[in-house]
Amino acid sequence: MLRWLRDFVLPTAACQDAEQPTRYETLFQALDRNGDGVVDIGELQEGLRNLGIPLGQDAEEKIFTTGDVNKDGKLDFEEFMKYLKDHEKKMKLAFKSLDKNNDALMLMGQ
Ligand SMILES: [Ca+2]
Ligand SMILES: [Ca+2]
Repeated sequence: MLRWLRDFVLPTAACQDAEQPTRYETLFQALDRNGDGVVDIGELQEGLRNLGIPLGQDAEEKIFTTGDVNKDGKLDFEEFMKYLKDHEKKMKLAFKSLDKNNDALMLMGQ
């Protein structure tokens, strides 16, 4: 059983960038305040404010219109991750300039 598990898990983990899902997941969980697995616009705005990233109403709505692929008004983890991947450079800069205790830098893989 253990060997099966190891054979199954290890090659998969070795093949992908193991860092990325973790930090995206951490950020997603930080934004998903009520823990229902999706982030709505209210949670995004509140979450970004709490993280000290004042993107402003327009930018936050843009994240939604761009990121919400299936147009259900919520960002699930896949949509969120895809958006971050596409916009990571910009997000990284936002984090970098506002990060005070380096938590976010760790999140963004710095
Ligand atoms: Ca939620
Ligand atoms: Ca969606």
